[in-house]
Amino acid sequence: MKLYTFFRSSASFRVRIALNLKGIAWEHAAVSLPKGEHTQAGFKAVNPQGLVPALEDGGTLLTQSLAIIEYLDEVHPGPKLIPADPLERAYVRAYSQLIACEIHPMNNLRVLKYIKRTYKLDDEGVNGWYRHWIAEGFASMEAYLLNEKRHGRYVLRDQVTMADCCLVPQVFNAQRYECDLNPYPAVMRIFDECMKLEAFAAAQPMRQPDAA
Ligand SMILES: N[C@@H](CCC(=O)N[C@@H](CS)C(=O)NCC(=O)O)C(=O)O
Repeated sequence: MKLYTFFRSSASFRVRIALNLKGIAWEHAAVSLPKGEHTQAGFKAVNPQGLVPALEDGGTLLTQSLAIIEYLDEVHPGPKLIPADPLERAYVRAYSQLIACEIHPMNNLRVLKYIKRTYKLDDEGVNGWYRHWIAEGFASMEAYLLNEKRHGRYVLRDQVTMADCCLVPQVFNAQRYECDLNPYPAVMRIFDECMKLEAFAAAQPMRQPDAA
């Protein structure tokens, strides 16, 4: 199995965690976003969307981190990252999508580059945009946990799921932009618990071979 990944990509980070949790050996194929390798013909032949991650499994190419994680969960043994109970499954998917569909796309590299160029923003302007969507998104993440009351050590009680694979990389991103995460203690407690697990720790950006 080969994962096209960039060390700082949070969507790739989600899949790296899932692969580690499942105990699946994988080959590392680095795609540098700062060098624009994801926009070049070589990688576009792999994923026409020009985004990481992409996972090659037995000659088949899979894209979209949540779809990849669900696929891995369905075809590989190991801890179940998607619960069997329909309501719990909906809860885990909703939490994952809150991050992957509502927060992450607002702050993706191409979005930041576009607003910077088009609206002539300086770094502080871009950071302001970034922090706005983090604050709004993390408030939703915190409120969702407190309202649903299904969390424990992890997003779903004491069972590591796809939702945790999404939560941890988003916290890393927010920390990189020096966002204040003190208002989200439930989120941060789960983050701390996850980071005690080697599957999460080994997937973090600075432990990747392509980390600068
Ligand atoms: N929804 C996609 C998002 C993939 C994505 O946006 N990846 C980012 C890195 S985290 C990327 O390749 N960005 C390149 C760009 O924005 O130019 C997924 O979950 O896999």
